[in-house]
Amino acid sequence: MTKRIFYDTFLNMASFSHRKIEKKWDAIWRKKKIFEPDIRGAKKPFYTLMMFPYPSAEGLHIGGARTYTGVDMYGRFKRMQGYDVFEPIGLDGFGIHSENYALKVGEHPMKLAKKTERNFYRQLQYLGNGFAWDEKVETYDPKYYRWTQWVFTQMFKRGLAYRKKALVNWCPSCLTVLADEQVIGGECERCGTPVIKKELEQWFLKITDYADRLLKNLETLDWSDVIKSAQKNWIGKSEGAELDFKIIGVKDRITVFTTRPETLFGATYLVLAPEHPFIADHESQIVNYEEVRSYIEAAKKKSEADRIAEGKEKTGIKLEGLRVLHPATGEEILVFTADYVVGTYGTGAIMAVPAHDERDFEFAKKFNLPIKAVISPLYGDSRTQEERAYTGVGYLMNSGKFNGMKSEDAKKAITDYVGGRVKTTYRLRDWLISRQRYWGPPIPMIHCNSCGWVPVPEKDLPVKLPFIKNFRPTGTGQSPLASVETFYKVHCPQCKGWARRETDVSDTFLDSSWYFLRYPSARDAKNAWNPAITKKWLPVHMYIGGAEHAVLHLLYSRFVTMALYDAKLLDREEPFSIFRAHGLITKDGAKMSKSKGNVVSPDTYFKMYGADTMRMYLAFLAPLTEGGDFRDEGISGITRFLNRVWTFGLRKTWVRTSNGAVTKDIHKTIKKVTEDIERLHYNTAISALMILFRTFQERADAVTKKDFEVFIKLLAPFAPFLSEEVYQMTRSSKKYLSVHRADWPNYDETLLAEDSYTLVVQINGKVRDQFEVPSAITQREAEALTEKRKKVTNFLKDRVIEKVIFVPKRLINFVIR
Ligand code: ANZ
Ligand code: ZN
Repeated sequence: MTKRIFYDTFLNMASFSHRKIEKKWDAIWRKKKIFEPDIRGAKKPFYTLMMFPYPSAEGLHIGGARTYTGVDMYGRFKRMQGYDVFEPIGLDGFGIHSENYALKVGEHPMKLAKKTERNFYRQLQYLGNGFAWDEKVETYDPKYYRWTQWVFTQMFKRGLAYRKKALVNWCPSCLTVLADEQVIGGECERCGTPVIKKELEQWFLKITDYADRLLKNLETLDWSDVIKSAQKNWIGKSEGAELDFKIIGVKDRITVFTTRPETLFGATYLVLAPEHPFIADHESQIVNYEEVRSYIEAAKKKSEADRIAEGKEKTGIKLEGLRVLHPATGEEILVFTADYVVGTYGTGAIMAVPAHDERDFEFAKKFNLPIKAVISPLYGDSRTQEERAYTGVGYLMNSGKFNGMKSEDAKKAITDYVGGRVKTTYRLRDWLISRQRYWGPPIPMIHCNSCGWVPVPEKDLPVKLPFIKNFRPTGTGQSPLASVETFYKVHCPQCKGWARRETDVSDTFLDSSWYFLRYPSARDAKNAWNPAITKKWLPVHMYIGGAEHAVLHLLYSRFVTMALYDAKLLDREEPFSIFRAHGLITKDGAKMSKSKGNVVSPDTYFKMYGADTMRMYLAFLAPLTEGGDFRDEGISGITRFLNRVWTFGLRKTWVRTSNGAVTKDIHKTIKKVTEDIERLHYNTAISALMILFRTFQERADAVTKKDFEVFIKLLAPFAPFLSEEVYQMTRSSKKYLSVHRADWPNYDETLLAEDSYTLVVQINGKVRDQFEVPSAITQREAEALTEKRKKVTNFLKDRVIEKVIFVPKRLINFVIR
């Protein structure tokens, strides 16, 4: 590899020392604050952001390097277009991820954070990004988490933070509770251990109050579709009805939630979730209560995802002694408890319609329960109903006076008939934010026996995380801070009596739910953010990050922003105007993993090849929004290209006035590069630059200094160091103007217009089609393209072409018989 570069540079008779120029320009840029926008005075603010890393001392991943440099390319482009670009950086260093790493290497997280910080910032610096270093934030810095705690107290004051005893997700390895969003396929998002349920009293944030707004606003956002639909599904709005079922001999009823009230006549039994309070409340009526109770205990240990999955073996148990009246037919039906019904959705009770619901069908088959079809398919196939449920629409049958009605119309009619209520339900649950861990911001609340829960007053923030030696999670359902008396023994802020401080810390996702608000005001010691500054810089104009945060960070940030907007603390209710999910890269076709030993370390590569080459190589792999495959062989092509550009810049003599031979190519390239960067399709932008450069080499006699300058400007976002060096080398003015602050080149549309024309297609003299073709197209090329046109193929089918008349710049006529 090294040999090849050497050989190549030798051939070119010149090469640039990336280390030297990187060092040089980095120092100059920092000194002249090229990338620090005037936060207060900026006229055209543009905020570009990549999700900040949650670092471990292992360092930056090459995928991270690709995305950070990718965001930076966009930022540099916007800066050259005249925007005041703000591209901040920081570290999401609090939380389980960092703490687990500290546990693994046996170092205290507080000490480790400092080490990690140095290493990460060094690596990020290496990428050649135009970060606004003066505004960095670290979530574990008391100057930052003071305000995280303040955000929490704002939520509390608005009734959006509350305590509740609930069955919550518990990771037996991280020894803490987790939010629903952090349980992925039944496993802990951080460590992959299967999650169990535990009953604990915890702090929740009321994101459910915002379900409808979170859903509605999605339509106004320019975000990757995958993210929007993930949020939509997660919020899970369902419109249906609540129907009541009377119990014989008991003054109580069971209310079910259904999205299919029109199937009521087909309901042959009811199912209660094992967690449903009705069961314990009616212990005396349930004959087989002991048996039921042991079933319930077993169910509580299973993950929700497992329970509700279709196709899973159904289990359940009859509640003997309970008899329920069907509200429409007056018949008696049975009641079961089964874990495929969950306590956290709808009312925790369902009417089972086995003929039209898959899960009910599986259950009814297993327990030999009646299956009564009430919807007849529009295109009748009665056999399907014996083998599986028919879940489609149709006409009602076996439904008394509703027979023959369309199922859609019967929804409301049947709901009304039995006195049911139209009801909208959401799948979204409140955000559980307590963590029984050490490495996070203490939840700023104090419990007093006479005053209840009292927030820590603003003047007493931050509640500092004390340094304790034994920070290991305890597993007792309490944080290690619960045994530090000097921490928890406090006076009540209200009555001054003895009280106990909350000892749980908050979820990392609370830290990151507002960090973008802090950046522009990072140096403000008195406020979480300065309203005038926030007004200027937010929302983030271009936000890029991983799709895995779709229903985590990206949902929480929207919620927190909305809540702060309602509290009149912000004047926007959405944090990010544009969001794009970046792709993931593989190495030689395989997923990078430590066990495979194919993890690409950015350090090694950036050192060896330099930031410019690596940035361009990573960008060249694929559009930023797509994944790509990293192969060592690919890198030298970029190095060769950059060396040639360098050599070209060293020319002593330049053509004085342009003869126009390369003008059109230049304008075409400006257009292409501009549009491609806007779409984050850096790969095609770079190949357009390579093509233009080849033309320059071929027509060196026609290239003026100005032409070359345009090329260098287009290259600048991708290869910032080399471009700056060459730009300064060729510029005549002595006054320093960074290429990164130079104007982005404009293209002349009129020069491009004549590059193509509309070719009219005739068949036997009749116009049948027309399409754009390049001006230089030959008759053979035109014929080939025309024959492939959809409209034309039909005419040519089974016919013989006698001859083709081609009039360049006008038409093509197929004479057929
Ligand atoms: C009767 C029925 C008939 C249903 C039918 C479906 C089809 P979505 O669309 O996801 O909101 N359900 C209600 N609460 C439940 C719970 N706590 N646990 C498990 N399942 C529950 O799903 C709504 C449907 O899921 C409801 O409509 C209910 O079954 C079931 F042909 O009621 B349905
Ligand atoms: Zn008190």
